[in-house]
Amino acid sequence: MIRKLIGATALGLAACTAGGVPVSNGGGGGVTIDLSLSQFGPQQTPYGQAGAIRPTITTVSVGTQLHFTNMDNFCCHTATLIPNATTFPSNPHFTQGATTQSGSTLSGGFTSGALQPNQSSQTITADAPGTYLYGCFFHYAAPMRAAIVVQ
Ligand SMILES: [Cu+2]
Repeated sequence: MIRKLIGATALGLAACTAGGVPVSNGGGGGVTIDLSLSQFGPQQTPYGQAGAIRPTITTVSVGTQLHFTNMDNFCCHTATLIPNATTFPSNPHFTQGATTQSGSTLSGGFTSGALQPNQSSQTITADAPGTYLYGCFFHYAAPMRAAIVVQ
């Protein structure tokens, strides 16, 4: 766990440019995470190959509110938690239920449901420290996957 947090922090810092701050509470409006296969290519992370989601690793403080937006002009994407994962599994065992919105906290599990172009998910609260891996029901193998680290 400690090793992973350090890895994520180092990567966050490396990705940071002039004056960037890796830990964010998103201010009043919360943090938006963009889902786009057409814009964001694959990227190596401490958790394995990720991609199609920006930020690839979103580092936030407890209490931050998050949501996901489909930035592609096609349907559909989901942001769906992979429960208890410390690295991206080859098969996340998503079920059809991932395409119906549910959950409002990271620790309780969540899925955005199938998001249409420009559609945003429900608000999800980063309620407990930890590393949360998630991916898209439709394009997980693309890869369309990312991580949220709550500090
Ligand atoms: Cu997708």
